[in-house]
Amino acid sequence: MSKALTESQIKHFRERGFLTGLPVFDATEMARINAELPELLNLLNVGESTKEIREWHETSLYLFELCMEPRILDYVESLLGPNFYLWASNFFIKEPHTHETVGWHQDAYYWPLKPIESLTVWLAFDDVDEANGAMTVIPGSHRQNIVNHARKEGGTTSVLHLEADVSGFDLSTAERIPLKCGSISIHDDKLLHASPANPSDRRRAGFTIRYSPNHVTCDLSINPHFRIYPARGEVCTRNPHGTVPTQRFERLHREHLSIEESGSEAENKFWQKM
Ligand SMILES: O=C(O)CCC(=O)C(=O)O
Repeated sequence: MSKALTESQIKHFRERGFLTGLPVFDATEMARINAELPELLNLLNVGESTKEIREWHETSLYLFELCMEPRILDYVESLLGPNFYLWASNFFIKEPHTHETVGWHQDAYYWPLKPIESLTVWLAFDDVDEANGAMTVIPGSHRQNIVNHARKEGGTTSVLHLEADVSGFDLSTAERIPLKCGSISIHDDKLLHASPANPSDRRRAGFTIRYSPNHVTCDLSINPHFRIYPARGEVCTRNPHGTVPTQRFERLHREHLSIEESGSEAENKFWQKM
């Protein structure tokens, strides 16, 4: 198994549910990666937000290469073991002086995946800190069960439609996770996390990449579009495979479905709510 993470980093992840400040790309590499980003953003239609860039690693080599970056996969392998796959990616970009937030949630609540053992890599495209809306996490919250998530009715600034019930948690223990451009954080799919608005003069852009060990299976009745890409080790045969993109920049012309987007019937069935 990869030794990219030390034993104490792995222990920290198991106990607290996240790791941060892991270096990947240097300044020259990030300058090149950031220089190419506008070509991807140009593929958005007028009025579409950067939130629409979901699973475009299936059609854009630019993103596929980031998702399959060996230095990132080495870190992931230390946590997920030798056999895992890539299945999702998206951007969380907060332009300067914008009001959008991300409400408290556990990623796993949105994903029709079992067992709950996936993780997210958050790659910083900018220096990200307290001033421009860095993520906040509740350390250790991943060791609790999935909490209830309720639909927010109007008046929310969150880009997500559901918000977790955090009443059982001590929010004074929440921690900001600042990141230098080109470095990553990694979080467990049950870790409660959120992020505030970006009132600063600086952009705050992050690219999230989701990986699962080979024994994790998607409920295709909820997300029939789920496609995996073997990242390390044995080839997973439990889920449908995607094809590697051939174009450097191309948008994905199909739907993507989380549990929430599949509707409340699917949500109630998956989480066995009455
Ligand atoms: O970038 C953010 O503020 C939120 C990211 C997030 O929710 C995630 O990576 O699951």
